[in-house]
Amino acid sequence: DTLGIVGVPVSKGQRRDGTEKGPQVLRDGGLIEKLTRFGWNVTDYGDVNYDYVDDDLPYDHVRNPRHIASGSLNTADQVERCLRAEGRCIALGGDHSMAIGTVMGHARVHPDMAVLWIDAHADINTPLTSESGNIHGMPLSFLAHELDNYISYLPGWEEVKPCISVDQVAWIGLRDVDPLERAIVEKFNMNSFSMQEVDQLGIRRVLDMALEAVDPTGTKPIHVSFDVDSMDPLYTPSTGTPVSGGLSLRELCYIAEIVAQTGRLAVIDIAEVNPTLGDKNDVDLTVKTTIDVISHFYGQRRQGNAPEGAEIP
Ligand code: DIR
Ligand code: MN
Ligand code: MN
Ligand code: MN
Repeated sequence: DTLGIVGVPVSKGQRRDGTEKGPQVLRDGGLIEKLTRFGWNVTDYGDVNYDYVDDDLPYDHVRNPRHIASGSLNTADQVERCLRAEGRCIALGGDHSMAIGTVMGHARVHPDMAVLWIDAHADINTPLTSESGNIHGMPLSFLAHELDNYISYLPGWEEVKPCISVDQVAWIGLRDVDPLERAIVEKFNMNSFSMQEVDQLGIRRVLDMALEAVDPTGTKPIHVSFDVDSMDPLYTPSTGTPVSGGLSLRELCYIAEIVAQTGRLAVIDIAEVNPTLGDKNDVDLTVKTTIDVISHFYGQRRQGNAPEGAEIP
């Protein structure tokens, strides 16, 4: 089966340089070779352009608005092209503003997609609720129709339009949600599974409930937006906003194996790997863990994988 890779080298959705190198370190870590070993015919579409924009002054306090808007439209085009040609797309970020483009592109092909947002953060600030001004904390507010009335004007954003409903989204792993983000979650009765629910119910029931919420018929294409800071920083230390008390590697492998079994994973975002943070051990561990988790989303099973029609010598 075929699978496309799209690099989304964006870092200006937050303040630290380095996430623009995420796509390259994941490629250099052997991701494509590993996916090939699990039977995938992989095509690398290269990296999306995030053009430098002169005088991209903050608007209100939102940083790099024109740059992120134009790059997001390029990302949407490339994810759409990849998905139409290959049927599946791995988008290698990049900070999590990448998902504005990947979800827009995915929605052009499958507007009914179910979105699993695996993250320590809710990423649903609007430009008006955001305290940081960092767009990586806002992607869901631009994507959801229900939030459209709360979005103020931003220069360059005329073509960025909402494309999903809040009901299509379920979060897993939350543990650092801003007060006004929580107000949005409650106002729209959104599907939030924080670390509290993971502790209370276990990852099995949380994943069952999340999938039941966004895909009750078990028929929809799935978009996983995987922020590596969803995991405990023990496993993925090289990320810009680590929060302790996160998901374990086993919990991520479980999510990945169950999503893989559905056969409906259409797009996955890999967000917030920053190879300029931490020492070499931190970076190597972050890249290794991330590639391991991706492999489990694409067929690697902890019980092992026998070769097709294997004869035992
Ligand atoms: C915070 C942090 N809620 C913000 N968000 C992060 O800046 O809006 N998202 N780190 O990944
Ligand atoms: Mn995020
Ligand atoms: Mn996050
Ligand atoms: Mn493994």
